[in-house]
Amino acid sequence: MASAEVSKEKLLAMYRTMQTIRQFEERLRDLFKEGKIPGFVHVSIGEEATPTGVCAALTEKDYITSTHRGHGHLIAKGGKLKPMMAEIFGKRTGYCKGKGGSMHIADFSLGILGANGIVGAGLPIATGAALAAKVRGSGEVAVCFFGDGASNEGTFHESLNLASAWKLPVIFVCENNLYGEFTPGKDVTSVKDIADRARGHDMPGVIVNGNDVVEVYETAVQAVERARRGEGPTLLECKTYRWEGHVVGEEAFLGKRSYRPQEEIAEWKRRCPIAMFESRFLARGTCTQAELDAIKAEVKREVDEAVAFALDSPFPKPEEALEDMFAAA
Ligand SMILES: Cc1ncc(C[n+]2csc(CCOP(=O)(O)OP(=O)(O)O)c2C)c(N)n1
Ligand SMILES: [Mg+2]
Repeated sequence: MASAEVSKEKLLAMYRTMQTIRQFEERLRDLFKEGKIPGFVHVSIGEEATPTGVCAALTEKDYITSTHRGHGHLIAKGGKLKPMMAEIFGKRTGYCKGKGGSMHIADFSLGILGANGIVGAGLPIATGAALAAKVRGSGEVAVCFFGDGASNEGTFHESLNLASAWKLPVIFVCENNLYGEFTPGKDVTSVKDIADRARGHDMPGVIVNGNDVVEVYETAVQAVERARRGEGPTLLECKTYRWEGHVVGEEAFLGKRSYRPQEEIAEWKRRCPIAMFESRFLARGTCTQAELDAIKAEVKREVDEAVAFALDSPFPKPEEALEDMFAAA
């Protein structure tokens, strides 16, 4: 629950981040449906509080690894909207010169070690970054975002094992949104709570309301402090829900088939992380509606500018296709 200790400045910064993720992804969803965006887009609308609260506990030097559903992680860690949007549009001004798309955005200068189309691939990368920080003695921590589906992959257990054995400064953040693609987690997972898996690797496992940004933030602060003290990793399980499909536009191939009950979707929409924040802090008098409206309007302008930048940018030239490629002989 919200603590009186979190400053108003911090709370409003977290509100701005949640608004940015929400508005950025709503525009993406709509633009994808208009046929303006190539490839696939996975949005995290409804899950904004988890990356926002976790990244609010980090410094710019700390590392994150992300997933196929990564826009929220990147924005929360400071990723810039214009090159992000341009990358998703496949444009030359994008983070990867338009060759990577939504699932391959990275910004090493901000500690963003990359989104990743391979489920579970971020776990060993974050563990390696934490090992490097420990060897250097430089004090950074690494955060690994991954889904409930990824926690059934071998890389999850391999990474938690070594991170615990070597007391690495890493925080494993499971975004449990109840589904992996179209499969309910409960049908294919040995435990009810992913956090229970921490016990098998001798580390704390904490369940968090992933839609409560303050609870996520305060729990992440504890895990980050523990990691910086050299006491090793923590597994945070953030219970949350994606409002949209696994991929934007999935109704085109699913047709009338439905894998989620309508009442379940409606119930989670009532737990909207942004609406919960607004009603709680307006009721307490922490902020005013005018302050929240001003933030929303500023974010809208920034997202509009990012979309205009992406639309106005050129595609890469065909002869650039083989530039920036690496191969081991
Ligand atoms: C190694 C691997 N296996 C399967 C896939 C196909 N795939 C893409 S997303 C996904 C579901 C992942 O579920 P989860 O980890 O819960 O993340 P969520 O999509 O719910 O955010 C799967 C199986 C993949 N991309 N990589
Ligand atoms: Mg999932």
